Amino acid sequence: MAIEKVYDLVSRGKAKLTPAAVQEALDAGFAPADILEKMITAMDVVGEKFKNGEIFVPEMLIAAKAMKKGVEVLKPHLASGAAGALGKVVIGTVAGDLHDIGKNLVAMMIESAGFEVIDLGVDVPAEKFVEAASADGVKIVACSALLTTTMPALEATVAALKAAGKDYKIMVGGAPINQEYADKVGADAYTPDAATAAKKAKELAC
Ligand code: B1M
Repeated sequence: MAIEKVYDLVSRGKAKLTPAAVQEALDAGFAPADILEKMITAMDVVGEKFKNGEIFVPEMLIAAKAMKKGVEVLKPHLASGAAGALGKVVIGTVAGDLHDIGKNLVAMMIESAGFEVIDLGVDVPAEKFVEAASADGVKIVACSALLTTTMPALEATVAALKAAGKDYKIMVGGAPINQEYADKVGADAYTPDAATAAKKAKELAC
């Protein structure tokens, strides 16, 4: 099945072959959200293999590259809104953390929901978040963290953003984050995935 091929290619890090397989799955009538879900599942399997010592960082990296290539094909099918109408969202992955696939998906869905997205990239120090968030029209600051070791950086970022005292909402997310942690650090919202993040951003901004 076309969608299983996508799963197989991403989990094996076949960046050159993945885009065509994603297109094939789309042509076969699979929903873009389901294809994306398959790719995320493939990354989960890659993560498990890494945890079990079956693969190492280079394999995780090539799987990430394959997923990124696949997402490029999916992007026009997932994103559709008129960017900018709802205000600005500053987004980034916190200091010390290089994971950006989830953050990029959140950025894409938020943009599609009608926001202008200012993407600060990965390994973003708290001060850089604060500086970018001080621009006119910033309604939301969205911080992603994928490592338990970067959760303190997320906490420090939220604290710095709150201390700046500006009128924006702070959203947090990423695999190790949950509602309890978001409440503890004083974020305005936690969401588990990109689609929910976009929905929540609209609620917070409107
Ligand atoms: Co890393 N890595 N990694 N890695 N990596 C994980 C996260 C890990 C769980 C793997 C494992 O051990 N099972 C583990 C973390 C363990 C932990 O802390 N609990 C881990 C580790 C240990 C590491 C290194 C320390 C390994 C090493 O060097 N020894 C190292 C750290 C580097 C650093 O950041 N300083 C490292 C490096 C890397 C690569 C660079 C090789 C690569 C990243 C490439 C890239 O992103 N450009 C990589 C990858 C690919 C992974 C896994 C396999 C996949 C991550 C991913 O992209 N998932 C990952 C295992 C896993 O996640 N299952 C793993 C798909 C993506 C769509 O999901 O990012 O979770 P995710 O995003 C989700 C949600 O979390 C949510 O929405 C998305 C879904 O819609 N979300 C938000 C994310 N941000 C959000 C923000 C929001 C709301 C929702 O609001 C603001």
